[in-house]
Amino acid sequence: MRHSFFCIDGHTAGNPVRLVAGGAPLLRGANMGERRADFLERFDWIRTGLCFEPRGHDMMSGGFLYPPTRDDADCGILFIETSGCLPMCGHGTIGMVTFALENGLVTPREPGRLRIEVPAGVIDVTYQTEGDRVRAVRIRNVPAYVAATGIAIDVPGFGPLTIDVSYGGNYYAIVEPQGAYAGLDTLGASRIVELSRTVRALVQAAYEPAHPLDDRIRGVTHVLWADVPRGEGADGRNAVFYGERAIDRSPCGTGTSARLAHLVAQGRLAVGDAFVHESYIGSRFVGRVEAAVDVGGIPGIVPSIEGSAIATGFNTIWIDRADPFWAGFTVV
Ligand code: PYC
Repeated sequence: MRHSFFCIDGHTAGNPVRLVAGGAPLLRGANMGERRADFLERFDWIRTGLCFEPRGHDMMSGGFLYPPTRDDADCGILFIETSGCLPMCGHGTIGMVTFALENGLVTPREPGRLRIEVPAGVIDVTYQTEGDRVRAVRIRNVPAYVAATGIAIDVPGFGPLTIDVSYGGNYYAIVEPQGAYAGLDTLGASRIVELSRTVRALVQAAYEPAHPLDDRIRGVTHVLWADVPRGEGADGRNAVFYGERAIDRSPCGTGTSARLAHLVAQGRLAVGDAFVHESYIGSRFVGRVEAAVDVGGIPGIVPSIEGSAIATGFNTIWIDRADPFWAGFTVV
């Protein structure tokens, strides 16, 4: 049996976005969090088939649009990625909103604004257009907060590191320059990938975060290596590791959100401040600390991030049960 998925492929600041515009399964659930659980239980082969090789690659990421489950939202998004179905994905949202608007897949009730239900909550999106193109998308993200500080780990063959864990829609182990880590360029991409798998496992063994308002969101899934900026006008640079072999080519929306909460907690940023974040490849998001907020009794912030995306083409993909690799594979 052959399943067809009509996709709009593209990228946000260099990181891939595959908007699956046709072929989404009908999901059960009273909100996007429950639909995410249902998808993982019954349809995860669609994610692995579309994101893993041979139809995808280590960085592949995207999602489906759904009708919202609540009256105040314009649509829902279910994210798919090599690492799973994320509670929230910033670069994915920027890409999917751009491609959906440019192709008439969503009609905002109020031009220039969308309210979107995601598994991690509800986000408010504003966007600017130029002719038929969406030029920029800003996401007012779910609240971000610092979950833990000062986690000491010893990375074999590298040395000791002290890590903080911060949430921005996913949980990030944040590595500031210290000890053997003297900045991204001293490591290079392959070494960052190799070390990140160990860092993530060691942090997870020491501490497993769970969201104070939704304990289905748990565990350190991403590692953010922080660094000083390279380019004129930027405030910071990072490399975000996810899945088993991926470094985000964008500055990472949920990573930037987590980093904003981290910098506010350290007194290095305040409400109203902007933060221009560079990715490993030099692309940028503009983050902003919108407000202070309480996250289940923990002080946090409402972050926003702005970026832009480009569609690269339409792609009708088959998952054919006669293909020995119909559900995809990864080589780690
Ligand atoms: O932009 O939030 C993001 C993201 C998560 C993983 C890759 N990108």
